[in-house]
Amino acid sequence: MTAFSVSWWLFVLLLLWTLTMEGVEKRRRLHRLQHGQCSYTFILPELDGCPEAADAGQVGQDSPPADGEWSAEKLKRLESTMENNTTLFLLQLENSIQRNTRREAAGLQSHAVHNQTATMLEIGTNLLTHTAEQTRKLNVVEAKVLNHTSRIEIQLLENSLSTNKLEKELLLQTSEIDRLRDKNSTQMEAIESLEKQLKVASSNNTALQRQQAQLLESVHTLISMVTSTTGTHTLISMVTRSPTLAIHGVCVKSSECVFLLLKVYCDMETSGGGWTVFQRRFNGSVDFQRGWGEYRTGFGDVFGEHWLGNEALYQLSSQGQYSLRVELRDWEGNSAYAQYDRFSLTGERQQYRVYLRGYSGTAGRQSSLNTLGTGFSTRDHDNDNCDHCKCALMLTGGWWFDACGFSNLNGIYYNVGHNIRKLNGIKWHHFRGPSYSLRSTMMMVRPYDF
Ligand SMILES: *[C@@H]1O[C@H](CO)[C@@H](O)[C@H](O)[C@H]1NC(C)=O
Ligand SMILES: *[C@@H]1O[C@H](CO)[C@@H](O)[C@H](O)[C@H]1NC(C)=O
Ligand SMILES: *[C@@H]1O[C@H](CO)[C@@H](O)[C@H](O)[C@H]1NC(C)=O
Ligand SMILES: *[C@@H]1O[C@H](CO)[C@@H](O)[C@H](O)[C@H]1NC(C)=O
Ligand SMILES: *[C@@H]1O[C@H](CO)[C@@H](O)[C@H](O)[C@H]1NC(C)=O
Ligand SMILES: *[C@@H]1O[C@H](CO)[C@@H](O)[C@H](O)[C@H]1NC(C)=O
Ligand SMILES: *[C@H]1O[C@H](CO)[C@@H](O)[C@H](O)[C@H]1NC(C)=O
Repeated sequence: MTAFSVSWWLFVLLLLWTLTMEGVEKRRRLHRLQHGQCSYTFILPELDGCPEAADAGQVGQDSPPADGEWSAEKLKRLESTMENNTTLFLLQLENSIQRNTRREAAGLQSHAVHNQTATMLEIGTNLLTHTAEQTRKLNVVEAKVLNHTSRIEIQLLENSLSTNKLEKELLLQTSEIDRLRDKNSTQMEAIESLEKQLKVASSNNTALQRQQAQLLESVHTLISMVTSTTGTHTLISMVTRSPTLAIHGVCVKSSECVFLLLKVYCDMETSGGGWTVFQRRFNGSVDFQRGWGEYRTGFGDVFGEHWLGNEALYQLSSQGQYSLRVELRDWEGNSAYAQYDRFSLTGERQQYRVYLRGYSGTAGRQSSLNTLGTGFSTRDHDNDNCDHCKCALMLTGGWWFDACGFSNLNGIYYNVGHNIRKLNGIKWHHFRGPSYSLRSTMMMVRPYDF
């Protein structure tokens, strides 16, 4: 009966211990952590050959220093102590049972058995209490470890989450940068082409500005000349750099200051250029048999045959010192010229008298024009030096006839074959004789100091 009791208590104790241990075992399993493909536990590490698990464990050990003392090592020691104690108890229990059995066999009193049973019961209760205490402690440790672990896990999770987030952001940023780079390259191209266009435009602009400045300068010159006109006859002569055209402004009379812009033909090649052409003949298309008035104002077209006009010529040449050049060409292809360093013309009231000095040229050793101030004559204005004749009527055209002199470049135009023995033709005596009519002529002036 007593043996049965002892056995029963032993069974109960063992059962209790096993249950407690099973609970621990179950909790142990709960400690296992899953990280990626590897699993590990902090209490009893199962070394599955997973380096990541060990790493993670170390991270966990380092992280919260407050729970560091509750290491797996200590936990193990605690467990082993309890096991030792339990083993010790079991050994003691076994010994006493054997002793009781022997005493029973020897005929000892049941009292002693009871006493021993009571002692056993007391020890068992103590052990139970102790075991419960240990279990409680273990539970606390476990909870702490669990808490720690889960915190580590949570941290790890958060870390990995934030890493993922960072990675995603990085990716986004990278793609964004790539996109920007692409955009940038196209933008750079656009910018470069724009720059090129800008350069071209600005160079064009500067060219335009230069032209504008020139024009402005011209206009200013004109304006200043107009405004400075006071009382006297003033001529404005402005030769632009255009190769064939010059503009001459002629301002006549003081009170009603008439401002004329005169188109003239320019010779920019002969002997350094700068010549204002006032007479030109080359194909007989223009009739030169005109009266005083027409010779005064001029006729013909500046691009063709023409006479610029005595008034314009007077206004122009009275601006300063001028030179005169006469270009001649015969029907045989010969050309010649006569140049006078000084050329001046009087006004209409002095019959547009011409004064010449400094003859040179190939059209004869001496001048075919009277240089000493011959008046201009037309069929209706006889200012020649012939007492009993009208040279303009006999020789035709308008000219500075002497009596009647060695030249007349405004005579009748005779074509080739009809140009010989013509006294009223285009004549320059010292070039082709008194009755040879020339093929083309040109008379022009330019400032003496050009
Ligand atoms: C438990 O017993 C073992 C061997 O019996 C011994 O090595 C160990 O140190 C003991 N542990 C404690 C905490 O007494
Ligand atoms: C029980 O045993 C203890 C010592 O083991 C002794 O002191 C005590 O008197 C005993 N009691 C009885 C009733 O025998
Ligand atoms: C874990 O520990 C922290 C502080 O150490 C505590 O605030 C928290 O309540 C604990 N969590 C659990 C589940 O025990
Ligand atoms: C755009 O391109 C230019 C030159 O190619 C470079 O200097 C600049 O850093 C680039 N900017 C970006 C945002 O890529
Ligand atoms: C610039 O000038 C060049 C030639 O002078 C011309 O071909 C081009 O069209 C001009 N560009 C602009 C923008 O005016
Ligand atoms: C004379 O030349 C001008 C200008 O070159 C031309 O217009 C005209 O037709 C020509 N006339 C004759 C008759 O050749
Ligand atoms: C268990 O062992 C520890 C130390 O090894 C000791 O302090 C404790 O008293 C023992 N408990 C029992 C019930 O024997």
